[in-house]
Amino acid sequence: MIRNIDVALQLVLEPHAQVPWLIQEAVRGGVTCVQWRDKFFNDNDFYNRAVEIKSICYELKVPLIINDRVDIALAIGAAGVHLGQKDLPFEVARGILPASMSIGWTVENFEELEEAEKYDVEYIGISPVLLTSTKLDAAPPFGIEGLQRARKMSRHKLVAIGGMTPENASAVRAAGADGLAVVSAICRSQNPYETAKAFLK
Ligand code: TZP
Ligand code: MG
Repeated sequence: MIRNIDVALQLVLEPHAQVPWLIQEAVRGGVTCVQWRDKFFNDNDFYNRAVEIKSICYELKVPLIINDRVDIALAIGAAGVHLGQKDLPFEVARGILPASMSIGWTVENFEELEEAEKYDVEYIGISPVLLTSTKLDAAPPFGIEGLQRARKMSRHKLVAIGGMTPENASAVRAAGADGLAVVSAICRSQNPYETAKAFLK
């Protein structure tokens, strides 16, 4: 089974992001996949929002990844889930999900990265690469040098998250990231089309 999500530019939605406009503009600007993430919605609200986002992504032909919720990802037929150290263990999630669904996996340090070499992940989220105020409990940043080291250690696609901006995107790619995952720079942009485009320049 071939799974292959283009992770070059992942838009990670904020809970109250203005959809469909934001997704449409960001995808027009070059966003290659979308992640629905929220830590506070109840199940019903999270699910309903996931259904809405899925139909927008389907129209735009971009894969949708669901954060944390394996059950809801399955229920809506998402392209994959994004999990981390506090979620279901990797092998448990892999056992539940059909082979066609991808798993993105967050690591916050080199030990977790090494452990993840065993896993059949779609990509590894290096979290965070730079300082961010979006995730309040983020681990200490890997930094550009840490990302370079991660690149040497891992066989997986690496997605850099945390503090990504159009200005630092090329340095982050040069350090070995296959893709960038972005919350605030796109979700809070007045012009998500131009911002997404600037990330890919
Ligand atoms: N995981 C690690 S950092 C982060 C997440 C969800 C937030 C990144 O947000 P921003 O605004 O792109 O720095
Ligand atoms: Mg999680």
